[in-house]
Amino acid sequence: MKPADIKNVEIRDEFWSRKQALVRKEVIPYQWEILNDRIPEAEASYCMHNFKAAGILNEKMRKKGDAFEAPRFTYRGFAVFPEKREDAKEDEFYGFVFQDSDFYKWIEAVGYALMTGPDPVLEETADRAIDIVCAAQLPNGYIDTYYIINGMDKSFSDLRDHHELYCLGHLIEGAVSYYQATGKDKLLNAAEKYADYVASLFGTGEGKINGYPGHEIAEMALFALYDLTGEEKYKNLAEYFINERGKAPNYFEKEHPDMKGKPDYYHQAHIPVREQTEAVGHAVRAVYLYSGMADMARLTGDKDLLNACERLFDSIVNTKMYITGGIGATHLGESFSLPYDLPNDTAYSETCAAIGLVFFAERMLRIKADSKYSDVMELALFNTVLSGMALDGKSFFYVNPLEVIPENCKKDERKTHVKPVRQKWFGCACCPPNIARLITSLGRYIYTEDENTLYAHLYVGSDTAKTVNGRPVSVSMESGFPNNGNVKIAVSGAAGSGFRLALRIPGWTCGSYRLNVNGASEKEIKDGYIYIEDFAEDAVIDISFDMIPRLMAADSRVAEDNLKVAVTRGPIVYCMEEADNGDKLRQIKLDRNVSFTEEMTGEFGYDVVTLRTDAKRIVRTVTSAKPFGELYGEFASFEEKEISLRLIPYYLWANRGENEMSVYINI
Ligand code: FUB
Ligand code: ZN
Repeated sequence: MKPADIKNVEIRDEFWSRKQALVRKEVIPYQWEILNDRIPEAEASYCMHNFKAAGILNEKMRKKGDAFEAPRFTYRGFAVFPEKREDAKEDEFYGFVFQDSDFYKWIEAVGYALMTGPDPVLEETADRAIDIVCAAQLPNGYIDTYYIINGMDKSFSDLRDHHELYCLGHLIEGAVSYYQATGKDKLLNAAEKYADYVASLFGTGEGKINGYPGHEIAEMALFALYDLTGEEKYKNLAEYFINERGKAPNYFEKEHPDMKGKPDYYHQAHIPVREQTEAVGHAVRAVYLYSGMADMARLTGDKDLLNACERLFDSIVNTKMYITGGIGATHLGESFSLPYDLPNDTAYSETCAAIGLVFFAERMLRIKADSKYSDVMELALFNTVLSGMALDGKSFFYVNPLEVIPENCKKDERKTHVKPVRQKWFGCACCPPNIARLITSLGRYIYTEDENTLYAHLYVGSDTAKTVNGRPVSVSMESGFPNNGNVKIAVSGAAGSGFRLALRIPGWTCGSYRLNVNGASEKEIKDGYIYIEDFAEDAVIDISFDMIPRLMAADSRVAEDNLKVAVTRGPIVYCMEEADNGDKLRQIKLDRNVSFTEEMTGEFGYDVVTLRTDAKRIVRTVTSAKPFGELYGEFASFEEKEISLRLIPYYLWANRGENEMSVYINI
């Protein structure tokens, strides 16, 4: 299977069109200002500064030829920032070693945005930016501003930490998107040139660098480049990277001898990928790797690799995923923690990791339509991914906790990674541009297709078309998600073509839905999909998925969540906020036979379903016996106060200022 061509899916959806417009109108222009350090109150990026500095060096080199003295490598750290923005020197590198990737993600989002409609001003800005970026590329194809500026003699000497191959991956993804949108190939040529250069250096042969990316992404990007160009060399390079990872001795030990003998879980290089069973290490790295592995399994039919992908997906979903679709529970190494260790208030749950989980799930769907993948894709998308961005598109979460007491995050060093309000930008700004590229490319996640069948994984109002046995079939979907579960799909032109439509039954319905097929017949239900075929010339399918509030309880091994529940409704996870319910949210308790009233509100700028229920606020009372002072007293009773509890979608939290929040509620 392949995803439906994004240019062939036109989204016109109440909910998602708004989010896409927000990214187009607010996030992309804002990020461009950020990349150019023109937002004084946000952390500086130095991204375009670095490309310009590398371009200046390049120019000098071109003019002076052999007489040019290239800089010798000076280690300037993994993240270099000047004291003050004004102190930045024109020809020095600043920011994180992977700062180039911020531009690549931005241009990728620009490409997708241009696919949804023309914007000559944005395109002109992008073209000029591409000129700046390409001017930084060395004649041999190398492009990574950290080394170009700090000295090329050490390039590719620290694959573990220095992200040159990560930047290659993002460059490819950005270039492919921009080329597909505009037909302009300047950046694509630059990406191919860099990929060719890397391919000439890496491999198992004599004199080759026998390494692979310290931060995965090049793998899936190279498969995308192969997909676009049909050039086997890119597929081969991606396969080489995947096959080498985890072989003993670990390549990174050559660069970092202190690693000797220690299993390298962090980079998923502890054992060969086909043997891996548990999702471990840095969460973003992991899911980017698994996405590349799934691409390879699909393209090569490698069963062992596919089995590993399935095991790793199950390991995440069954033992290491928050109910919000967030992954990577610990800030220590931004990593997966032990199975079932899912703390709410110290959660890391990086936005990029949830995005990577969407990538992984979508790639598994290309192999097999199974709702276990699309359910997770939808969950991560509606909850953790969207939580990463404020309603106005101007501030972002990197970390997505499930419980916040603002004072504690500010003062407790174990929680300083948790921010109680979204930030304008981050020195390490991986997440915001990642959200932008995912939301603008949503058209890629709704459907996959094979020869005859269109598989609908997400319910998003959209139009698409598919040619089956020479007959053009058009499919038009209306969707009430996430407010209601009503979906109407009109199919025309399919009579006699052999066209099939497979519709996902979301897991959260627990089988409760009504289907009405007019002008086609329902054939079977398999792996969570309803298969419909025998289409007349015009057919209409109405489905109503019941979206009822549900109480969700975690496995008892998730120690944090014992005696607590989370509330979901359809794909949305709910939370309680101080703004509606007062502080000390941990005092709130639900009745076991709780029932919720749905209330539609316009408070957040569009129609949102909030939930209301009677609940109790429980405060302890103590006797006068206080043997140790004020902190403890002999328990007397629990005083129960009736309250009216309001829940809002988790992704909307912290849009009304700094306040307490909790997803889990005592019961
Ligand atoms: O290393 C590049 C990116 O920065 C990672 O994907 C994020 O987790 C952050 O560490
Ligand atoms: Zn991130």
